[in-house]
Amino acid sequence: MRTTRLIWSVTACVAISAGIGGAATGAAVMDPPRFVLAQAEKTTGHGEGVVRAIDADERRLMITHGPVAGPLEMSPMTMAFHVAPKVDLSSLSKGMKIKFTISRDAKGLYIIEDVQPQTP
Ligand SMILES: [Cu+2]
Repeated sequence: MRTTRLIWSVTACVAISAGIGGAATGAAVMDPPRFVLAQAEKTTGHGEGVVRAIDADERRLMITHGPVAGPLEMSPMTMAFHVAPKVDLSSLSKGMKIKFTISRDAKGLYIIEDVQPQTP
């Protein structure tokens, strides 16, 4: 329990710093509206991972993932993602192997768009 809480707080820091970066970017592109449109295009990536923790209230998922293939690429790591409203979190459980699709929004925040549990 204690370990889990620690992990969440660490990732919260990551999320906060990402949020600050996103806010700064958002402010910078406020003047030229054309730039906002360009940034609104979603970049997605695909990967496989294992569910480490599920936060249904905050709709966050902590996963240990392998390399995420582009256009949105990411190195293997354990991290928390926000989860899109269309994803059914009740179908997931700790330790479950999944395939997932992530996107990065205009603010630079990563969101899980789709999750497919892998049958063992
Ligand atoms: Cu990651």
